[in-house]
Amino acid sequence: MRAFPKDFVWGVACASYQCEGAWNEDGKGPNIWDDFCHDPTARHIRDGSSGDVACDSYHRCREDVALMKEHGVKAYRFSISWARVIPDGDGPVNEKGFAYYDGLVNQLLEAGIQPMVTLYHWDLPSALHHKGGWLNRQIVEAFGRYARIVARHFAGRVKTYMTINEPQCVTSLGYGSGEHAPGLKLSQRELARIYHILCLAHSEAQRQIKAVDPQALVGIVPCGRLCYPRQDTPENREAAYRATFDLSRDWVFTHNIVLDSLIRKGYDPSIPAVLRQFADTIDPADWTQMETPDFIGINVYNGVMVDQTGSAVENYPGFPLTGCKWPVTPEVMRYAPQNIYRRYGLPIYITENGLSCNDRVHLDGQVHDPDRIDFLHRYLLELKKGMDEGAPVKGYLQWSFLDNFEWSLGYTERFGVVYVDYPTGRRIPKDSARWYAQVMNTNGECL
Ligand code: GBH
Repeated sequence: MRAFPKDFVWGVACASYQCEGAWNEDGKGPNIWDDFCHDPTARHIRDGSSGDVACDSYHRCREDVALMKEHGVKAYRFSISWARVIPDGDGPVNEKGFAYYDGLVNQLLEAGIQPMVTLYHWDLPSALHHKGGWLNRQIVEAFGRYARIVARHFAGRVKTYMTINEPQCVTSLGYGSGEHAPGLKLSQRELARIYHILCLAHSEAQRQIKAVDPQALVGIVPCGRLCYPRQDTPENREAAYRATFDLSRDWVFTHNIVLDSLIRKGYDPSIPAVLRQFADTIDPADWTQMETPDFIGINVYNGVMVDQTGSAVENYPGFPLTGCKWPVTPEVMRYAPQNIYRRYGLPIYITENGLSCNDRVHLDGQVHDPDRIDFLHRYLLELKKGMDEGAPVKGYLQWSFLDNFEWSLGYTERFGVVYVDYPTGRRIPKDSARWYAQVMNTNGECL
């Protein structure tokens, strides 16, 4: 196919808690995921594991960066562990924590790989949780201070930041269903409050980053339901657009619950009663505090097919599924960026896309993962269609380079293009790593 735009950013993504390990080394403070996994009163993680060691990237980052370079990775999206650099979240800085990220960033730059930093990928310092976490508005200041310290530290080296990864998962899984740390089950009213605080925190962080590094680009990575049309007709496309942002069905898991606050500076008039009641308590001055990000990152795993009326079309029995049984819906990659762009008019990065497979080492010592190659291939073909139809997508980051700790699913699901043999820590590039290398190196022309 025709190549992607010449400055298109190809890369891979991961997050601190999922790959670093070294959970209590060099002065790092505990975070809510350490506590959640170590909870003696309940087994929250499917295989009873934790991120204590994970991929041990903390000690193996030189090897990992070399492997990325070998495969032609152009950008690495990683997150900083807040408690590693500020152990209690709002107190003294831990220089040894910064030393680790200095090593990582410098090695990436030497390898010609652009570092893209996520400030918050779910590992809240425990000390802040004990002060109320995302329910306590004081966190806005603490997050802003953390962002400022990081941005000042990396000014001139890191040019792209993402403030918060998936505020929707932070809220709905961490404080709603309790599947994720801190494992709370709060009311919808309280979830609305958390969303508002997360939006204020994003905004404060964006201001603080810009104050110390005006050149930096600052984005946010929301998630939620993404709908795509059953048929490519104008009516059906319109229905998919409306269903994507429809707050009357599961408002908690929509992109607009965050992006409307930041970009439109308020909620949509169609909000359900529980949100309306909360909205009435918001100080109008808060809306003037909201910062429009420079770009939107979207994490695309699967979408919901809708008909002309916007109703979800149920997947037929035997519908294609990934290792963890998520539907395979490549079309979402064509329509989601267009719909997000239509509502918000901002540049987009695909900050995550991938799947888990039941990968294992085969008799020949290699890891063959044709399902992953087929999945990524299909999604990338659709992405290109969406871009040709006008979506300004600037880059694509595959989730994930290495197999890693998949939150409440522990190590039972493997998302990497590189296999990690957990007992030894050995990395084995899968077939998909070689395939993706070719995609990156030909700028998509080989697809
Ligand atoms: C991301 O979240 C995270 O940012 C990342 O840390 C994580 O490792 C990665 O995804 C893989 O999970 O039940 O079939 O409808 C993903 C959020 C929310 C995506 C639930 C899939 C439902 C699938 N996920 N969603 S399905």
